Amino acid sequence: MFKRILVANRGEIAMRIIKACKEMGIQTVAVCSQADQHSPHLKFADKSVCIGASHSSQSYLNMQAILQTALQTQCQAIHPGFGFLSENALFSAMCNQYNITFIGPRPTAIKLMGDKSNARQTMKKAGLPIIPGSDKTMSSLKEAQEIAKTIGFPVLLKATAGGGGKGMRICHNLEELEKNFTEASYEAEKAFGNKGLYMEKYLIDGRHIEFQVIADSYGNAVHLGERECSVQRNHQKLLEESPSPVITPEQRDSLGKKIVKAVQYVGYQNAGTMEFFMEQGNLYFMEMNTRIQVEHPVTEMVTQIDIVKEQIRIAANHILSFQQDQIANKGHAIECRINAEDPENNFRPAPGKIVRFQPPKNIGTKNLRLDTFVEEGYTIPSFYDSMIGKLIAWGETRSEAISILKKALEEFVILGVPTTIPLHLKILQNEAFVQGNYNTSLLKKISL
Ligand code: MV4
Repeated sequence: MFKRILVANRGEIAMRIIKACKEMGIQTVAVCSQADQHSPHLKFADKSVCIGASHSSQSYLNMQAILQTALQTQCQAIHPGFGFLSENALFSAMCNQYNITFIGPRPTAIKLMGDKSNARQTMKKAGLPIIPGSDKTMSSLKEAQEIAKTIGFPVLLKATAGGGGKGMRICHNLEELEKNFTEASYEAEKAFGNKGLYMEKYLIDGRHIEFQVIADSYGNAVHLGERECSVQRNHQKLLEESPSPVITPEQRDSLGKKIVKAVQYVGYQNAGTMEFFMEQGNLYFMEMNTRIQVEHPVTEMVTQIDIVKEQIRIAANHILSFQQDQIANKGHAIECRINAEDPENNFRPAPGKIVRFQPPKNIGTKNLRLDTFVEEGYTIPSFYDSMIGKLIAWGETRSEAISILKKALEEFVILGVPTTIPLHLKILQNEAFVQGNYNTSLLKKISL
């Protein structure tokens, strides 16, 4: 096992990774930017190093500075968390070059899944259902028009190098396709340095459901069930739950088996997430995320598996410590993302000083978990995202989880910055949500 790990991230996920290391008896080195010099995660680590200026390009995305720090502090591995360098194939390869273990998949797997069009084709070959669409990145408008005529409008243009909903364009007819094709390739080039586009039939009002997978370096793979992530605004997830209210045990088992086969087919290692879109009861593969995800705690609460510790063990070439039939998903977990955002101002990030921070009672029991890095008096910098924590409730049933979460959100006091807490209380009281009968358009129907 590793003696020392460098945590190449910030915020609550940095805290989360350090916690796992501590429990495994592994020392940690935290890195930070200038804006984060007073961040509480630094005190939690054994050692901390400021690696650059506040802008993430100078610090959390600075591969040379991070690798140099890892070498100087004798870290044997780097955990990238999510965002930043977590899905950067070059960084993963550079770690290997320096003989430092990247805690995540191999560079080839990151690259394969980073090309969303390629990932689609590969997963189709591996036996997963995909949405009708192009079978590769399209090389001309003419090609796009031919495919659209075959699959029928509406269609959706997506950036090959995109993901997470960035740069998508809906087209209802040939004229819209012509206009959007040019604009979307230009924008994709600007945003991702790759103008490639692929096409899918546009499915309306579906559900976003994703499966957690874990695979070791010996070809053993398992799935940990699904997460329902349909509560989103502007492609930002706000609330996630496991299990999904609409997936039957039979569906979970049968798709789960196919997913595990697909994971093995591509030789995937470490933790990953397969994103699906559900329309009229059918699930279609959309993309695979090759990192630990923000919403991983709901899976941990229902499986009792510590996914971050598993990531570390797998990276250290340990064999997977459990088999599929030993995973028993129990009860129901719901996570609320607590963001410092202004509901009066279209939920714009609202950095600032937290003058009062009083978490709910019962945190740390089997029913409630709080993943955060902030404390009273902390000033949220404006350089990064607005998430300040995640509150996760577990109950024997979905309705028990909802009432535990509601009570906890009501007890939670955060003063100084506006937060998403009032919005979460609205969601938890929404009729459609309570019935489990909602899709990705739920939030459009809820206002404060
Ligand atoms: C779609 C879709 C409908 N049809 N693809 C958004 C996140 C990214 N991973 C893919 N996403 C979607 N892809 C097809 N072919 C719907 C979504 C989608 C969505 C779209 C509009 C508004 C909110 C959404 C929330 C989740 C998924």
